[in-house]
Amino acid sequence: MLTFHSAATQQRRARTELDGGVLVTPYECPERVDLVLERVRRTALGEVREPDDFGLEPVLAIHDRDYVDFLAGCWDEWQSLGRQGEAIAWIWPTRTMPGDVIPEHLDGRLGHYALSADTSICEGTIESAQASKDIALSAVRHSLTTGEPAFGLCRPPGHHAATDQFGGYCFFNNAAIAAQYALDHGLGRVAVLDIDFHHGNGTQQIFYERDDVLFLSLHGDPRQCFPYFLGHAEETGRGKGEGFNANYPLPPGTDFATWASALDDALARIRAAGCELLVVSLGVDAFENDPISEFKLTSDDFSEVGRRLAGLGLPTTFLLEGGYAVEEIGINVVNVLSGFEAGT
Ligand code: OKP
Ligand code: ZN
Repeated sequence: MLTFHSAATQQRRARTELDGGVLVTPYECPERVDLVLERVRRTALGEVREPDDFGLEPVLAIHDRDYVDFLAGCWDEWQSLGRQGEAIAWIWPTRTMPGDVIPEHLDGRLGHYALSADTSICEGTIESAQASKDIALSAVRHSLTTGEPAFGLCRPPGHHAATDQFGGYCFFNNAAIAAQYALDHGLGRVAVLDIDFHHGNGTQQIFYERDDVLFLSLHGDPRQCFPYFLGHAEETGRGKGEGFNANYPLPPGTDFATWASALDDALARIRAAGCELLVVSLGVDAFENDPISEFKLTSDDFSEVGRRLAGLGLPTTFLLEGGYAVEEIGINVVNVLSGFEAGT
């Protein structure tokens, strides 16, 4: 299987993440890419290629122009204000303040465009986000033109990013951008299957009223887990999108047997919907030793996940999302990919 990788994904090296009331070194670190790449090479998964530059057009098919402009200018603006640390949102339009007017001050705009305070904007952020979407686009183009699977070693991840909001370590929604690219190049319906531990709130929001993207997500129940405010089983889509959104919230402590029966249900839904391409939001933070997640999948279980995905028989593009137990992230990611190849 081809891997798409770019060193530019590592330009973002944030120093601060608000975690338990203190600023810690972010879990979403550039070393994640090194570990996955090392494992791809060690297992001889296949050729590693640089992505092409697709420009901003496929990004603007998903994200609002003002949001993209905000991300592109934020770090320079922050520095021109003479701020010491990294750009972190700290006030939001909440239920008691509609926030219909986008503020002019950067602190206000940060609150408008952020969905959480865990994700700072720092030097290199927009560059890494652009490399990440180019990786996703290169991978999906390869799957479309050859029918072969491809792996996009994306960083930063994307599935929490909504049409005009960043957060949960995500800026551009790589999976949504890739799915839209496939539709814009002739496909009628695409499935986005999100197996990251966290609900893919951004992908859900982007496609919620559409029937050309079937979005399915297995994740920690939002009653207990980030992102807390989306991802319930009752969210099934709206308007013509009704029936094209499927959430499988599972309790903390869920093991592979329970998780895999939700997966099998999701795979049956994908089969029934007549999808022509599968985009996998491949987070491996459902791993038993992940430092910020609470499922109990083992490294061997990830191989079985790959085998079951292969059973669909669809052209498949894998895009990296989360996974933070840094020693095992490479093993778990490549186990999914190798399991997929063994299953085809
Ligand atoms: C991103 B992805 C407290 C944790 C805040 C929330 C998790 C973001 C996960 N510092 N971060 O879905 O793996
Ligand atoms: Zn996650």
